[in-house]
Amino acid sequence: MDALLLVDIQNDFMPTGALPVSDGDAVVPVAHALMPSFELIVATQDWHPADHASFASNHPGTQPGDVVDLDGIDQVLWPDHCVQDSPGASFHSGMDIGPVGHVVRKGTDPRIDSYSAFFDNLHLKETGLVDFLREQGVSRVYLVGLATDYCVKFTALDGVQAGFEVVVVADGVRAVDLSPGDGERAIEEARSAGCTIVVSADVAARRRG
Ligand code: VGL
Ligand code: ZN
Repeated sequence: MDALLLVDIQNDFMPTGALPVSDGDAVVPVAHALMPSFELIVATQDWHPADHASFASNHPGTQPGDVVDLDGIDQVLWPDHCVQDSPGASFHSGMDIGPVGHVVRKGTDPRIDSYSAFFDNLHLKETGLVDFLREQGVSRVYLVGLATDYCVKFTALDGVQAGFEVVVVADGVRAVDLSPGDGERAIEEARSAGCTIVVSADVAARRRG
């Protein structure tokens, strides 16, 4: 069985949000176009406490874009974003969440970030999504959402590692691109790791065939 996974389609990642992804709202019509083809749709929310370690505001003397060592791994510092229960953490207001059957919230531990929908960045704790998808009989996940070079990429890599077939919908993702080309490099990394890259127009046909 297939599932559609909508990654972090939240107000703060939209062009006017706290951590803007240019053209981020372009993923919404792609999500809408794909929804009718899927029986199971899962959406993730980046869901940080205000004292989250990924916020530059919680590291005096730093600014967004700086990189710090957090428990032995490089952590990019971000503007405050997706603070639990804030409007920025809500799903994009134009997205139809009616068909969404399950929501995964991640990045809730103040001490560690979680780009992936499956694991935190140190692979210490699971979000529960692996078990949920297995219980539902899912073997293949289609990814749409934000951002290509962070949460989509790490969700794709962890999904493959967890044994799922992962399909990234190329026109349904957008990148932060802190360095130009990050988005394209992320897609290449996903492809090298075993993900399939498709365009949304081919998804319905692919699933029929
Ligand atoms: C994300 C940076 C920080 C993402 C989340 O959803 O890609 N990026 N938090
Ligand atoms: Zn975040």
